Amino acid sequence: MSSIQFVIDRDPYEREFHQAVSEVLESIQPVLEKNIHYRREAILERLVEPERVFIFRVPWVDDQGQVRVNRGFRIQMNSAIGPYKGGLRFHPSVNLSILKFLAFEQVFKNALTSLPMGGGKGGADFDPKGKSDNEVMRFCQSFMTELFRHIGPDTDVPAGDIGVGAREIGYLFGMYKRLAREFTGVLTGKSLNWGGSLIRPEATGYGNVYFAAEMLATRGETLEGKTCLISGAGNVAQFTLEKLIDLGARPVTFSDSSGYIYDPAGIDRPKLDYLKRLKNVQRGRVSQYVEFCPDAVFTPVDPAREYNPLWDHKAECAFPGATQNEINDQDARHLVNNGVYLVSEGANMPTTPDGINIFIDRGILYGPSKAANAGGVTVSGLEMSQNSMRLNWPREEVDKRLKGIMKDIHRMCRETAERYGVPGNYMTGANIAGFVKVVDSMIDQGVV
Ligand code: NDP
Ligand code: 2IT
Repeated sequence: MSSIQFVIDRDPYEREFHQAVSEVLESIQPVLEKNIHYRREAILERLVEPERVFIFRVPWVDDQGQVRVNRGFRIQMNSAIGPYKGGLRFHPSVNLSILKFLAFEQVFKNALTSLPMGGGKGGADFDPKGKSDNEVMRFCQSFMTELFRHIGPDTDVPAGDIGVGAREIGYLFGMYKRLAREFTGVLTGKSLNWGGSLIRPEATGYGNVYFAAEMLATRGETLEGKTCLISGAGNVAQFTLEKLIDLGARPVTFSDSSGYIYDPAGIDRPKLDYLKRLKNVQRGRVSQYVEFCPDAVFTPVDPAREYNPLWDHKAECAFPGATQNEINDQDARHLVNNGVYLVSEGANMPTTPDGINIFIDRGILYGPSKAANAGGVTVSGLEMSQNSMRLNWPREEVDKRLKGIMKDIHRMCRETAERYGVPGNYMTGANIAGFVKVVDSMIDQGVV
């Protein structure tokens, strides 16, 4: 396999998977040229073929007594450096292509964290929005009834992603414990009372801001006073906002699938507390924010739009935190033309390939998702360590480790990019550093 065509021919409909593989393939060309033994080892063919994929029926009963059926998935992508590790996504758009792209990205991301975790991903085309707690519980229980036989604390350790937060992890854990008859750290993102780690809810957002701060430091700058555009309003967006506020930045936007809020006065702590209550307790829509901040503007999504107006505001930094391909080439052009010179990706693969090319050609600080959002899985790894030791580290200890690991990831990406003659290109740096660690581990372990 020397080109992406091999992957397209085998699985022609997996567009997102092709996109993720294609980006990595382009970045690693110089490594392939220097290491011709990778060819004999068929290392690329092995990397793009998941070790195992489970697809299963998830039947459940809604509050009206109607039986519903969803499709559940778990991709066990690569276990070269540890048990499969990666989140579960519950969203109506979930399909095999999206989960394979996420699992593929996760393999390299987890390698960058330096913790012993392989890569996996799973989920279902179930939409938790508008469902009662009881419906979500019944769904999670049915999902786990099949999933439990494939996972375990030393085999495969799922966590949250879009649509899977503390509530879902609780229901999933309860059912796992009942079926497996054991209390182990089989999931991460658990609540604090029963094995969760401090800082796990904050980790992806905080880690993303730590990564951004490292990128800025290379130009002798800090986040203080910088105007920032954020998308999403879920876990990642909320804690990106929180850390930006802590560091004196001025965040002015957030969004959900119905539209976005622009608050030119800046989002401060009381406004963020309102947003957290709105999204996490009331499970409301971002449009309701204007009831609390009448000066903010809500713009609904126009289904026919060619670009997202959220990215068309004056700012210095941008933190996409919603979903894949939310920044296209037009959005990327708007960002740089509006003065944005730092983009740090909280969401997975939020920028299209054309958008990325614009960032790289214009020489902005571009933190690719597999590096910039690795804080979430990093603290998941630390949660696994604490569970294995049967003890809990204090908040400061976990935050210090998270910060240290984000700093190391930044350094590794930067040094690797320099070594390969593309200084400042964090994307190439991340792809090469993750790739080399994983494939050398695979080769050490023979043809398996
Ligand atoms: P949440 O479910 O908590 O929040 C997701 C947010 O993004 C919501 O505001 C949601 O709006 C919006 N969103 C989701 N899908 C779409 C869509 N198709 N179009 C428009 N808006 C959308 O998820 P997270 O915050 O956990 O995840 C956000 C991103 O961060 C994802 O890409 C995820 O893979 C990535 N990520 C998450 C990590 C974690 O630890 N949670 C770790 C690393 C990356 P609405 O409510 O209207 O659907
Ligand atoms: O994309 C991701 O890194 C996550 N959703 C978190 C995975 C995890 O195992 O914590």
